[in-house]
Amino acid sequence: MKMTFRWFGDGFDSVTLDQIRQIPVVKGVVSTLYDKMPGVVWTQDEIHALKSRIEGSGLTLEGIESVNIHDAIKVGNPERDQYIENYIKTLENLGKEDIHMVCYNFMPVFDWTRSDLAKLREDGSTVMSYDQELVDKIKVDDFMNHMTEKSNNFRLAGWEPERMAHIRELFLLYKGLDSEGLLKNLCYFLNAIMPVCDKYDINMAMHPDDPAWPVFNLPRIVKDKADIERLLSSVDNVHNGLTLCTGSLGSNPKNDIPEIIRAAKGRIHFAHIRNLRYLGEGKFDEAAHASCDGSMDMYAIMKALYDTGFDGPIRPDHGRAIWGEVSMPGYGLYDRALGCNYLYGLWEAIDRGSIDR
Ligand code: DNO
Repeated sequence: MKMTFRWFGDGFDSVTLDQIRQIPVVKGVVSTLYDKMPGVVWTQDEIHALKSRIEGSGLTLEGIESVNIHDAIKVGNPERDQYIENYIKTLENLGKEDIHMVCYNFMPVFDWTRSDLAKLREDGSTVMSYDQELVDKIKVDDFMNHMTEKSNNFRLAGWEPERMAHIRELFLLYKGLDSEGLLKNLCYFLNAIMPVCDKYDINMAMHPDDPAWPVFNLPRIVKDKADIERLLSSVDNVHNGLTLCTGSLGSNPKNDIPEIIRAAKGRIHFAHIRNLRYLGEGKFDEAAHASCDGSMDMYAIMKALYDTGFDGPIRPDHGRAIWGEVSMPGYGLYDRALGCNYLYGLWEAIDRGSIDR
């Protein structure tokens, strides 16, 4: 595995590349052209500039998180072919710049969802949290305001204000689309892009639904092991793979993450590792990375990744806001840097244990 850190780019991230470079175990980042709207072609020059900026700081660019998918592709309307063409051009330009991993998601309307971006914990830190009962009380039109309320004025990933300004129209667009239809549209997209992925050896890494159940009655198709097996077998090409996100899949405690890792062996191209505290059905707080701070067995997760030969980029996911840091919710420097070192320590111990045995 390659330990990486997510970086949103100059002007968007409170964390600098120079700071990331000083986290001992991190040699690379995953990044994006954060202000690109879904559907727009990324030029090779723009990608080259991002890569040079990162390499100039002594780090490597290990992949893109994310190249977002235009809603026309998700709903499968007549404009989708044009947007797929644009996506293919972007992949081609990424391939020419020697980039081989692209994270994306296929969630309708919203990317990840939370009911609170800064819930106070007993240790004085804040975390993002989810409570289905609270979400059920929020009207769709108010959801963007609710989500951004505690965003510290950062632009939230996947919550482009330009898109969200048309939230009603977006909901209308998805009217009548069920999970079978959404999966069909995903397969249509994947089949269209596989040739360019094959040509440039680009691993597509689908991010699971977060949380792992339908929100606002919108269909969800990457929630559990069965969905993931279906996704991987529907387009049976190694370049059609997964981002193993423990926090998203783990939002449903019935998901056995080590088992999912074993089922997706060879097709996990990227890993987001974080921990959660379950508070009841449809209710959780995010937590620090260590097993003892949450409900998840981080050792078992890292061991399953190790045992299945995972060698892609891995990154600590959302951390707590600690030590007075003000950042994009979940994406501060301090707690994620602690997380990196903890996860790296687990990996080193597993690795040494397997050699010494
Ligand atoms: C949230 C992230 C997501 C993720 C996308 C991938 O913090 O995990 O925004 O990057 O779903 O496309």
